[in-house]
Amino acid sequence: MAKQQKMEKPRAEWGSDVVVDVMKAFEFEYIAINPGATFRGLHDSLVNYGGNHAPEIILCNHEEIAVALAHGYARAKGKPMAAAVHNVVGLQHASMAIYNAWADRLPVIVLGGTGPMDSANRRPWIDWVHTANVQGNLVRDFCKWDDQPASVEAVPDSFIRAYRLATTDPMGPVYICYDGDVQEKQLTGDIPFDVSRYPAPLPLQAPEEGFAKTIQMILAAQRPVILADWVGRREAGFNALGELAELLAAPVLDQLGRFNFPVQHPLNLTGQADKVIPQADLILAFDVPDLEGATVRRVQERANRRATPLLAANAKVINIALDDLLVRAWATDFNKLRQAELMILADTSVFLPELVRRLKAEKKLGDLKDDIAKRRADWGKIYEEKKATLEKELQAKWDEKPVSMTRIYAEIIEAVKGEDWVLTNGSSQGKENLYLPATQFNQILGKYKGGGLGYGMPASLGAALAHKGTDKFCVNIQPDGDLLFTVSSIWTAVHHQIPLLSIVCSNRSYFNDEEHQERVALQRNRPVENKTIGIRIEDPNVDFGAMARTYGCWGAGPITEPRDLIKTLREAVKVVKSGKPALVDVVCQMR
Ligand SMILES: Cc1ncc(C[n+]2csc(CCOP(=O)(O)OP(=O)(O)O)c2C)c(N)n1
Ligand SMILES: [Mg+2]
Repeated sequence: MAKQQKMEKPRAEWGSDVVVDVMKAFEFEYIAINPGATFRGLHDSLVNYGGNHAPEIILCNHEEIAVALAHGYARAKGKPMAAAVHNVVGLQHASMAIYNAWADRLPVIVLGGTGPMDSANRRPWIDWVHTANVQGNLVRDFCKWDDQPASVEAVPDSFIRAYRLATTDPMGPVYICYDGDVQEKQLTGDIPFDVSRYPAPLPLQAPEEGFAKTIQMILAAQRPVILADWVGRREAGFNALGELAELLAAPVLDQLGRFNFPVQHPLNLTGQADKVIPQADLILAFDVPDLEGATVRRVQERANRRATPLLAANAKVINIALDDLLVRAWATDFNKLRQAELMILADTSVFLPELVRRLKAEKKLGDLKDDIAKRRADWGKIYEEKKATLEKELQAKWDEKPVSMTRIYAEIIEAVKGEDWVLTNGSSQGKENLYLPATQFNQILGKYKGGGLGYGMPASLGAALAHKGTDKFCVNIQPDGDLLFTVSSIWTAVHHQIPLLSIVCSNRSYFNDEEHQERVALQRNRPVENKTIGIRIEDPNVDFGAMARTYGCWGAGPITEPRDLIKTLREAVKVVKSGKPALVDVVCQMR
């Protein structure tokens, strides 16, 4: 290693070598690709100029996988990796995953190539059908930025700007397209650049007034309630949120965009909005884009899609977030317009620690000691009820067949006991966020906000890649329908030896849609039993264990007997501990 560092850096000779130079300067570890002629110059530079190291190529069998993998990596690592996709065709495959990264406000650096923009240099047919005017248009509405540098000299600035935009909160994907002619141009001199001259901007802090008003409203409140969605993207925010909840005895309703608050903390009342929100006289909403969803009872029955508000009319709201800084007119992923008494544009990772510091020094908070003790006790009762309900559900379903989801959670906990585990992805039901006793920053990587299927396995692999070589043990709770979209990612897991335990929840259905078809049938007085048509993934049943094995992956199942689960999970844990992926297929209940 030391020897390598002393070796003289090779001299960039071709346009695409400069792209690799910039990537090395930003210390990219990986680039996920599916190959294509439009970036053959870049491909050669990665391998023969960059030595296929930092970044190392991760070969994927679909561009959606490449981008979702980079998405998962960014979540786990807090910094981006790259994905390279072949001109308009690869970009179209990638677009779903780019949208998921966008909706999740995570940085992915998507690189692409295009047939020569100079039509005089085009090969017949293929260069014409694979060239667009301008390729970035395809994804512009859900990328923070896109660019197509027209010369090699323009490459460093373009990349550095893309990197900075992607990684500045609110973060998001970017797309840079490299003309084949630019990549394959022979250099006549050096292209100098210095990334240290472009530091990341310092985070946005609230003005003095923001703290004064927030503290005033907190001191006046009897029942403050905390909502948190993306706070857990940074450790400082995660830690300060915990301190704030403790200090105020304010319950936390985790919206699960990231992992925001220890699952088994007595102030964690996630899932109890019906009981908690009506009591709130102050809502502290931290990085919550969907405030409506967090404060209403969802109604999906009959034709009625309107939700019932739970929040008292006189309750006050303080909204602290950055999301208004990144809004596009195309997708309405900005959610319903929020009402609030106080809106603060600030980064919670600096706002919350400072708020806690000020509150600790606030004498008036001491005067509220008795009130705070009382509300801690009151919320504690709701927590105990929640705990008892979860326990009851677990016990009641323990021996049920097909295996219950709650038993799957419990057996996973048992199998990974003693490991420093990370949950990379969850079931569509989402109850793992109630059952898995996560305590640490980024221990559960959070829900995917884009809602586009095909995400779970590749994103989990990205997260596992980010943690490869550390003591973290990555677990993917993987719905079956979602996996079928991007199943060839298992090959990538094996080829690149990515240690990940996947538990496939085979309910053999796109079940979420059965629920929808049932509602519609009831409303229309039509036969409910038809709800499975066009939705069940049966006849034939998919054998995911066998499917894993065809890709060379350790695979087991389908497990149908609840009591068989733990033994198989333990075997799978051993495989993952040896540095490889393992997959356990469990035939499970619908919900
Ligand atoms: C790309 C895409 N296509 C279709 C859907 C619609 N959809 C939402 S949930 C769902 C079913 C998911 O099935 P599975 O992953 O097996 O989870 P389950 O509901 O069975 O637990 C479907 C098809 C979607 N969200 N994204
Ligand atoms: Mg399913």
